[in-house]
Amino acid sequence: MRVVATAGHVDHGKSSLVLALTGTDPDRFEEEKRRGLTIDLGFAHTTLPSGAGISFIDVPGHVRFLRNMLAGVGGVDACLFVVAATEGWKPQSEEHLRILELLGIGHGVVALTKIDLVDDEGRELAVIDIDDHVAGTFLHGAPVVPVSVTTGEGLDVLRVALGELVATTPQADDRSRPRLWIDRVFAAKGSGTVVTGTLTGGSLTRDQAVVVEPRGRPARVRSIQSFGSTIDSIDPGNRVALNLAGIAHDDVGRGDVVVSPGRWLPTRRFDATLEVLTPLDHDVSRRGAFLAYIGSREVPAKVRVIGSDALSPGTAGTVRLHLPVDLPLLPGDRYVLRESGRDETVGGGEVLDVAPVRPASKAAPDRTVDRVIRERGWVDVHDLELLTGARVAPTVGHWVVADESLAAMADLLRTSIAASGSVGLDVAALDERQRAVIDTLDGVVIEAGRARPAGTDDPFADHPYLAVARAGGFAPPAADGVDRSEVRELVRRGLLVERDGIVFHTETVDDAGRVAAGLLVEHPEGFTIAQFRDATGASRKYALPLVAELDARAVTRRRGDVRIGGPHLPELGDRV
Ligand SMILES: Nc1nc2c(ncn2[C@@H]2O[C@H](COP(=O)(O)OP(=O)(O)OP(=O)(O)O)[C@@H](O)[C@H]2O)c(=O)[nH]1
Ligand SMILES: [Mg+2]
Repeated sequence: MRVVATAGHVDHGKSSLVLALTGTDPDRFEEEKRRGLTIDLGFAHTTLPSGAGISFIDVPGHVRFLRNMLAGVGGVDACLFVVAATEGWKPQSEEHLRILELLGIGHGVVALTKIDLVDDEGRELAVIDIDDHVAGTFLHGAPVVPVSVTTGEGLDVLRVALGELVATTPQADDRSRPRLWIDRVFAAKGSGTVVTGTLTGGSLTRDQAVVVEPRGRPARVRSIQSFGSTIDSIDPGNRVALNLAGIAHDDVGRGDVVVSPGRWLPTRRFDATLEVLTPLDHDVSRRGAFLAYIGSREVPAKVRVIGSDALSPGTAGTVRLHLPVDLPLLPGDRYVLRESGRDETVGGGEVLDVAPVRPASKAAPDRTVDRVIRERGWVDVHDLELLTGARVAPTVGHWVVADESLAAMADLLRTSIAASGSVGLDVAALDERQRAVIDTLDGVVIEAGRARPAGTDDPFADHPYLAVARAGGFAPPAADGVDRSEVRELVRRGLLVERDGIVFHTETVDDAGRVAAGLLVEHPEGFTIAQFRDATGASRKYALPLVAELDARAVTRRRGDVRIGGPHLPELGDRV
């Protein structure tokens, strides 16, 4: 059900109109009814003649309750803008319109109220007045519907106009990243905490695990209610009440946010555009005590203008905002900035970067995903989605990599491969990113875990020492003249066997296994080292490591002073 917020100056008839349209008085509190004034947000819904549902958030018009108004319009896409024909355009008509503009609200209908109290000429003048004030804003060209709740005149026309508004306001995006800015909290009867808000970004399901920011408190969705009925799941763009298990009701408040775990990067430092309102009579600089309004939250903010010291009224620039808490934000989120000392709306804008990497003096924020990739060089695809909302195909492995960073890594690897000579570069010693890039390099072959330039012969397959070791049989000459790293590589490939400091050809060890098998035919109760030594004709120096190797391979097994057959003892028929 589409959510529409009211807006307009105090006493212009917003709540009366919501009551007339829905039958529900949005002024919930006794004090509101007594004073005839909206203080906090009110909620009501109905079905329009078009058949579409519509849900209203009724906001207060009085300037003292502007913060409540801001909490109400933080999550909506469309508005019902109210101007009384008796008074015409007033200061909060102007301020509310500016705020809606800054929040990027793009759709609306204007109701000209209290027409029973003016004559036809007064009505026409009021319409002209409205047209003047909304020129150049999102309400330019929007229907202006004269109504009276006293006589009922115009209400049907307004219902039709609202039907068109609902039909033409785009569906809320579903990015599988639900976010609910809380606007009310109750203690549920029985148990639990009920929070309400306008759901955006994705669906929520019963029993789903959630996190309540800014403090990252885990909770579970025990039940979901929308307009009085209990449902299993709810889509974005709807008003919703969640019964949360695992969190106390006095531990949650307006401006807290329910999100899905692991899908957001809460931040207290972000870059944004700032559009400074034209009527402001001073520049915006880091001096001043600011309050930022984001979603339903009011939060103190320190402002640093990027690229200059100050922004003058009627100009736009970029700023870095520092908050005292971490909020789950995304590029494209809108905010309003007010100066708390002067109690005035300064401007607002759009979040550009939720985790800026450059210092403010060097930052050049924009909303492109490319900039985020360029500034970071390497970004995990999942992190990139959290940072930007964009799903981008990985460049290598699970990373999206800036062209320059990829080229630099490739150059570095090529240099290392060239420098490693015929031994090649040990791929296992590289980090995960380097391994991902090495796989993509042209002109490089990776064999047996080593990377070498393509076209060079494998110097190991025909290594000269292999022939020497093989010819030496059970008493091979020491590999003293051979580079240690080459010996290690030959051992790693299984071409040589090294045991207790003696290096044998691998086929020699196989021969030794057959010798052992032969000995066991003669000595079924086991053979001694001396018998093995005599059978191989090699000295003890070689016989000991050979038998140790056979034990290690389970060709033989030690029992007391003798060796008996192990599970891997070769059949004698294998003898060559
Ligand atoms: N005659 C007449 N009076 C109206 C009409 N609409 C509203 N009123 C009266 O105007 C007064 C203010 O109306 P509300 O609906 O409370 O105004 P509001 O815009 O909600 O005021 P805030 O929420 O405080 O900003 C009430 O006394 C209403 O009865 C109308 O169409 N005709
Ligand atoms: Mg009201």
